[in-house]
Amino acid sequence: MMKKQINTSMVELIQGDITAQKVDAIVNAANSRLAGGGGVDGAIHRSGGPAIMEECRRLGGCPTGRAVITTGGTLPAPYVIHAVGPVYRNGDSGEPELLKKAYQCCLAIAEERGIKSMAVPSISTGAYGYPIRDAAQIALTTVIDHLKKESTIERVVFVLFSQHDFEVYRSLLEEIPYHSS
Ligand code: AR6
Repeated sequence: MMKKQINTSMVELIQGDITAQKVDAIVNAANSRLAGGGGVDGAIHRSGGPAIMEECRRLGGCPTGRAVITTGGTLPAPYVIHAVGPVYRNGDSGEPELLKKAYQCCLAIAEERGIKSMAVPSISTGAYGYPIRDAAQIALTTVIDHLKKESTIERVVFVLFSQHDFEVYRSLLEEIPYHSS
């Protein structure tokens, strides 16, 4: 576990299962059809029950680089924010911008809803093949840049599934300079 204060908010890193997090919202790494699947998406729908998929069906889908919010069903978190990250091709097909936009959209939805705490997985770095180091750099800087501005979000917890991913995030977060204004 590692923590870093950004203005009045906390960024935390833990290794674990996002479905167990007691926060206002957990973020899902979804696909643009919101059709469910494996990885963190599968785990969220299994733990949260059918109410989440019912809402996803009604929403119909979500473009890559965007996010939508549903109930958390039977999860400890009342809301799930379904973010659609890019499939990684060669890094030259707009992947960095789309990944950044996906995180920004989650943060904007959280602000709109007055969400104070959120748990976030490493979007696109499983089935979608995004190299972990590059993706982690985008995830961390996008969240930190957001929290540097005025924000109602008090706590963002990155939940990394593997020890290796946790170590990558930890070494990057240690390096990121932060000067409070
Ligand atoms: N808690 C936290 N992180 C997890 C968990 C969990 N319970 N389970 C897996 N991870 P992925 P993507 C990590 O593949 O790359 C799905 O089929 C995993 O180790 O879940 O954005 C969707 O339906 C990895 O580090 O998401 C889409 O079709 C990270 O979560 C597609 O995969 C993301 O891996 C999305 O691919």
